Amino acid sequence: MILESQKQLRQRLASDPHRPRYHFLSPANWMNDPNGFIQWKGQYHLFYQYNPNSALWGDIHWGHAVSPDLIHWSDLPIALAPTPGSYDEAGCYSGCAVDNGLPTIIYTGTVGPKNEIQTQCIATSQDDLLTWQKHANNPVIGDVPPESKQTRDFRDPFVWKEGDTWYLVLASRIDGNGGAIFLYRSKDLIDWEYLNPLLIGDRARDGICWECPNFFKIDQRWVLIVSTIMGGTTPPIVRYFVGAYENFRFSPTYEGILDYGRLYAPLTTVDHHGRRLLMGWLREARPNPEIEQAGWAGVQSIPRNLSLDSYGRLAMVPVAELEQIHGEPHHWANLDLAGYVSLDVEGLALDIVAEFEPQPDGQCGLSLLCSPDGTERLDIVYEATKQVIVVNRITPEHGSILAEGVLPASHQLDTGETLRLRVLLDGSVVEIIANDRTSVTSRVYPSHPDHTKLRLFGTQARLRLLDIWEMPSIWQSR
Ligand code: DQQ
Repeated sequence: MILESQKQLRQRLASDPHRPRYHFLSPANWMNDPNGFIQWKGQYHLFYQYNPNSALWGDIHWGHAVSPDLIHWSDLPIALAPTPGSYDEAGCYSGCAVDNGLPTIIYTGTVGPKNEIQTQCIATSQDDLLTWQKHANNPVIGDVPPESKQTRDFRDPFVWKEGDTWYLVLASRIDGNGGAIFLYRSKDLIDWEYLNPLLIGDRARDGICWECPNFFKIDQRWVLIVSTIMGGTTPPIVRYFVGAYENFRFSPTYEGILDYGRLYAPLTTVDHHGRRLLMGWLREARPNPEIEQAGWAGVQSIPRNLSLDSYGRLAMVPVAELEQIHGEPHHWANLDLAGYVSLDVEGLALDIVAEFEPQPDGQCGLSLLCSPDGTERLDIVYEATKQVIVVNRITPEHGSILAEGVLPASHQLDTGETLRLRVLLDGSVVEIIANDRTSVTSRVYPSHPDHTKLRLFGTQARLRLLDIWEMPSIWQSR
């Protein structure tokens, strides 16, 4: 019954050209952070922050979907709903899922008109993740550690197991200091012992408060991912730290930005192949009245497979499963670029791989979503002198401006390294990953559905190769 109505909701919105076709998004209404990402009995389960009754944030439930391959998803009934009069009556905030014999969700329950009381809660499922029972001992973590000097920001548990002990990190802040991550341990996921701060950020550099931590080991190094609220008008941004973890303290030796644009609150899991997979919420970039009119908000990134490169930087590639749905291919090679080259391929749902040899003082890149006369478009520009990738939105009204909420992305090429851009275009979503390490995600809403053309540009640059695949809808046969 519920699933039938979700199908109808999807069908109602399917003709919206801004709505992605091969990225996961909720049937309708509001979605934000990915939650509880886990592979269980071979199937990938994704939960997500969901408002079932509005296209704007509020009344937060956990939506649920399942996939055999990380690409095709089926809707399942809502997994968690706020219980009136309880510790989560104002919303079930973000969290994770682990295998403790029974599948177990660890999430943040909130109370109060501004969700200002935040405690940690658990729920288990007896029927392979379909329905969930909240634990009688909830909340299992109540009080914010006193060294936090505040009581309202304390959320988004991320849990892992070492030996027979569970560990949990929580996102918070220390008043006056900025973001902080607090570390706990437990034998049973119910009784938790607070250990110490895992890491405390620098307020000016790393933001006023942290959210949605992920802490995990790759090879012999530990990686901490945090979503950072910067305060003022600076957009929130996802950072990562790589370093050593000893005596319950984390000492980063490398720090980077996980995405320079609209990707936020990512969550990782390890699957049965041993891959560390990441999904992130791709935030909308349009005003609330337009969101309400559209009737939906929020998209999840295509899952990315994470690793560390030889410099200790986080490397990420969209999962190989995406290639299984590649449609019609198009290929170009060896073009000298001195100006614009229009391509005879167009579309709103494309997977693009472009490899350039930039000249040291030149620019090169790709324009997407071009209007027939080229006056409206999105330019992905590599500026070789500054070693940055800039995403510019061009419209007749405003000329060229940085895409909404997307910062210039520092991208240094090693000597002799070519510029390799992977671009996943899908309606209003543009995921860009350069050389498997610099991620710049943007959202763009062309004014007309015929803005589907593509072109290359460059000043004294060479295109080594360009591969474009047309992409299908993952919902068509459902
Ligand atoms: N979204 C959730 C919080 C989290 C924030 C609320 C990050 O749990 O801190 O919807 O986007």
